[in-house]
Amino acid sequence: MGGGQYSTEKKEFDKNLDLTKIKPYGDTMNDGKIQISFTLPVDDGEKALFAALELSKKMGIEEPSVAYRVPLDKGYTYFVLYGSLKHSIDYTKIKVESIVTKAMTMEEIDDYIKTKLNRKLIIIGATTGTDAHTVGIDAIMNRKGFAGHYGLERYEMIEAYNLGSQVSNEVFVKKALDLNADVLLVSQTVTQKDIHVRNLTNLVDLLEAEEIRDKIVLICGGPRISNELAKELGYDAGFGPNTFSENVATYFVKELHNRMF
Ligand code: B12
Repeated sequence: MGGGQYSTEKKEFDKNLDLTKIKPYGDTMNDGKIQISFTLPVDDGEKALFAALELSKKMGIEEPSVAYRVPLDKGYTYFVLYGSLKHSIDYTKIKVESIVTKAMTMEEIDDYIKTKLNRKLIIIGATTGTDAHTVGIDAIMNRKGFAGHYGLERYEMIEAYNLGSQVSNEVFVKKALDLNADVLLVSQTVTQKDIHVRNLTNLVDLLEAEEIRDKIVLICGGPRISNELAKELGYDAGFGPNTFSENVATYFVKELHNRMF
C-alpha cells in the first residue's frame, strides 16, 4: 500500500523561467515543488495514508510523499504532504485591478488630507456581527500600529474610532450616523458557512435603508477578503492579508478627493 511514490527516472527540468508556464519553485526552476496540508475524515493508518496519496495525485501532484501525519481525533487524520505540481499557469494573461499601486506614507497622507480635503476625516472601524477577532482591525487602527506601521489613530488628520469586535450592524450604523462618518472599516475573519457574506451584505442593506450608503466610503477587510469579493457585495473596496494603515488610507483619501468633483 502507498508504494510507487518515487520514480527512479532521471528528470530533466527546463530551468528557464517562462512566464507563460509558471509553476511553484522549490530548489530548481520549474520543479513544481509544493507542500500542502489537509484533514481526511477517516482513522489514521495505512489505508488513510494511501487515500491521501491518491487524492494528491488527483490534484495534479506528482510523486507525493506524506511528510507528517497525525490523528486529530477518532475518525480524523491530518496530513502534510510534499510533491511536485504538474500544472502551470500563463502569468502574462493575468489581469488584476490593483486598488493602491503605491501607498503614501503617514505624513504624506496627513498632508494630502490637509491640502486637498481641508478637514479632519472621521473613520469608524469594527469587527461586526458575531466575529470576535480584533487583531486585524487593531492592526489597521491602533495607535501603536502593526509590524512597524502606525495605525490610523496616530494620524494627525484622522479622528479614528475603533469600536472593537462583535459589534452589531445596527450599532455600527447608528455610530456612523451620530458621528457623521466619512469612512467605515469592517473587519471579518470567520468565513465558516459564508457568515461573513451574510453579515457584510446586511450592513450594506442597513446603510441603504438609512440613505447614507453613497455618502460613506465603505471598506471591508480580513484574511479571506479580496477586492473582487468586496465589490461584489456592494463595498467600495476590500483588503486582504499584508494590509497596513497606509494602504487603506491612501485608497480612501483619494476616493474622497475623487468624490469632490
Ligand atoms: C487569534 C485567533 C483567535 C482569537 C482572537 C483574539 C482576538 N482578540 O482577536 C480567539 C481565541 C478569540 C479566536 C476565536 C475563534 N476563532 Co480564531 N483565530 C485566531 C488566529 C490564530 C489568528 C488571527 C489573527 O489574529 N491574525 C493576525 C491579523 C493581524 O491578521 P488578519 O486578521 O488577517 O488582519 C490583516 C488583514 O487581513 C487585514 N485586515 C483585517 N481586517 C481588516 C479590516 C479592514 C477594514 C482592512 C482594510 C484590513 C483588514 O489587515 C490586517 C493586517 O495586515 C487564526 C488562525 C491564523 N493563524 O490566522 C484563527 C482563526 C481565524 N480562528 C478561527 C475560528 C474558527 C475561531 C472560532 C470560531 C473557534 C471556535 N470554534 O470557537 C472562534 C471565533 C469565535 C467568534 N465568535 O468569532 C478560524 C477561522 C476559520 C474560518 N475561515 O472561518 C482560524 C483561521 C483558525 C483555523 N485555522 O481554523 N481566534
